[in-house]
Amino acid sequence: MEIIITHKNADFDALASVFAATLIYKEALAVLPKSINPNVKAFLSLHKDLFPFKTPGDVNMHEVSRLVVVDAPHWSRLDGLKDLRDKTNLDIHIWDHHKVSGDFCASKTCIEDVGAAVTLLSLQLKRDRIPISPIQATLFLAGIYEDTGSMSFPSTTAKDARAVAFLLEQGGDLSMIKNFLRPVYGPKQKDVLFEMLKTAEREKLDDHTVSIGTAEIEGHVPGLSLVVDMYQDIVNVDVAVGIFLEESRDRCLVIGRSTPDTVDIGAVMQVLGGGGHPNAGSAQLRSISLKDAAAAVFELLKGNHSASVKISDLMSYPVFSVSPDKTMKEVALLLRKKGCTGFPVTEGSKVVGIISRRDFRKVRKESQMNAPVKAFMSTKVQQVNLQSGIISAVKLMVREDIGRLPVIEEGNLIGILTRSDTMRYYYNLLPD
Ligand SMILES: [Mn+2]
Repeated sequence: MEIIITHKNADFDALASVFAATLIYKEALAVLPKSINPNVKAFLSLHKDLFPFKTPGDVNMHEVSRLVVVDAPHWSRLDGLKDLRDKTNLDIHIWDHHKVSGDFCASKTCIEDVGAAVTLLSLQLKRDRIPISPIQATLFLAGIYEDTGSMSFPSTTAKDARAVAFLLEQGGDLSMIKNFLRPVYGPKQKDVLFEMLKTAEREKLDDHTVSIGTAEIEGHVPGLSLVVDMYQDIVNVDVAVGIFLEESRDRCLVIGRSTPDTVDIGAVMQVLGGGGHPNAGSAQLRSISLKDAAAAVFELLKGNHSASVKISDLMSYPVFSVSPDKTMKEVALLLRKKGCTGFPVTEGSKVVGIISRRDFRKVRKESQMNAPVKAFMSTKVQQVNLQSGIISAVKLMVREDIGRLPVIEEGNLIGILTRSDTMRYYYNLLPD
């Protein structure tokens, strides 16, 4: 027997991947975990007949010879399949978009860094020219839309867009998706959100704003990640973390969100024993008070300013600089020759000013071109050092309306960060 399974708390990507896989593995049974996200449950209760499935309890695990795992990198994310783990001769196929190294011993893997797992399956269906009904296409679209935030998360790739195009061609219905992706927000969620806002503090951590909100919850509260999304919007911070204490089970749920290029929140959650993506993650802590949990998360955030790209990777060096006594005429020639828009002015290795094309507008008479640059350079020099974050450097450029920042280490000029260097960063044109 072949079965297709996915992670606990199945979301639309998980559900869509399972049913997309049934079109590829025609003999396989769809097996869904007992815990399913509320909006997915709502979809299933309406579409039960079209998307038949079993639960792990219905399956005789001894008969399973092939396991197709979709949208889950680890055994621990699966529900009710302990018996299969030690089984020998179990053929495992993986379809996933989580970059983490998983612990399945698979004979076939299709793991790619795309926005949704169902993207990979949809593109396979397209390649194999397997027919898809409009309702199936709609479900698969919902999976991609949910996992990519309607194609807006940074994890979204061209392949996701291609899969969306294909699914729309197959009759996928976007207006249906809007209904089903509308997340659960009711009185329970409102209470939690209000509690978080009461305790909300906004703090500055390097270049980012961070807020940790806490609340006590009782029993299962669905949609907590949505509550954290809303909290992040309201408090208006780069990094938002919700910590929810469930006293009766002696555990704290930690859910984090971060905007791109701030903090790798998935990595932070991994340290706490959980996981996630760079912009979203969660973890569970045992036997800890809200206060201690918040302090622990804050400490981790402090140590985790995602500086995956550093100033030193982007800056230009060696730096061409001019001495304060060079004449404006000489500097004008040098600017043209080097194709630059400005130079730092240095005395020894100390930066004493910046001369840029803009400063030449101050020249009124031809004779002033023979004056030294120190008469025209700007002496209010904004600078950064190697430890500065890229974001803070960019903010500085924008705020001061300057195109170049000298990079200073121990008082010496070691490089220069220009607008075009930072553009390279924003457009990901860095060589690998
Ligand atoms: Mn997914």
